[in-house]
Amino acid sequence: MRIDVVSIFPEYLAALELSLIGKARQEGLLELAVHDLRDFTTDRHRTVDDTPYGGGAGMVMKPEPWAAALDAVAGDGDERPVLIVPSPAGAVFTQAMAYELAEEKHLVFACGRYEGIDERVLEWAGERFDVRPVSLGDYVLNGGEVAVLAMVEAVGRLVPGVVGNPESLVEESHSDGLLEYPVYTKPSAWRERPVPEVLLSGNHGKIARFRRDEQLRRTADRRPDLIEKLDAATLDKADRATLAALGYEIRDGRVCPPA
Ligand code: JEE
Repeated sequence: MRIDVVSIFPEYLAALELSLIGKARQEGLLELAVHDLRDFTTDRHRTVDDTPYGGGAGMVMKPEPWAAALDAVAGDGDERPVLIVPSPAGAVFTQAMAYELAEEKHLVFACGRYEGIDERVLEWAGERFDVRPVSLGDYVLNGGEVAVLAMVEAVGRLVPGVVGNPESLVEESHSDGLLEYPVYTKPSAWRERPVPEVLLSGNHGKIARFRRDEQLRRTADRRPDLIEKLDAATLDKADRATLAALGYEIRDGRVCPPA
């Protein structure tokens, strides 16, 4: 896979050289290039922003440097790269999107700053790119760079060979719409806190049940929205008992919260 990132803060993306993604790069699984948008300006001051038409706070990124930068990274034209544009007004980035993007040959990330990029750039880019405005989540950042770090890591680790242990990806893909169970390691007692006894029992049936109950419990506590999305047909008798103890009721295939 090839990944191009365009930003006025290319040093911000230096973290991508490290760890997982950096190694995949060295091994030729991922080809990553970071470009400075200012290298595509033509004026003495390397200007990338201007005042907004219609008024309002802040500045907007000018279209011309973006067009030049995107022309430079678009490739030969017989592909249709995905252009990911981080934006607080984008669709929220999900693991499902990460799986889709991991199948692509060429991803381009356009990091905006200020109040964002002139909208006409996105319209124009649609001629040669599959343009996707995407948000990292429902909070406001100062620009697209942090979102791109997260998205490149989420996508990059799904590219075959990038994650050392493919079994962990298989387990992940079978994750059932619940939060993870808690994990523990040695020592078995630490600062008066024992590891839950069942995990030392060697009873694999009991361990699986304990973990599943912990998943249900913490999902109900932290992400009740995920509990309501569960298909009751995927729940066994013990799951139903645990949910009932948490106050949930199962009515025509749905898991309903306590009133
Ligand atoms: C890209 C510029 C800054 C701040 C104004 C904010 C008014 C743009 N999850 C995410 N949050 N934020 C971003 C993100 C932020 C960006 C850019 C991504 C480029 N900025 C910026 C404020 C505003 N609006 C929302 O309420 C209305 C616009 C992001 C991602 N991905």
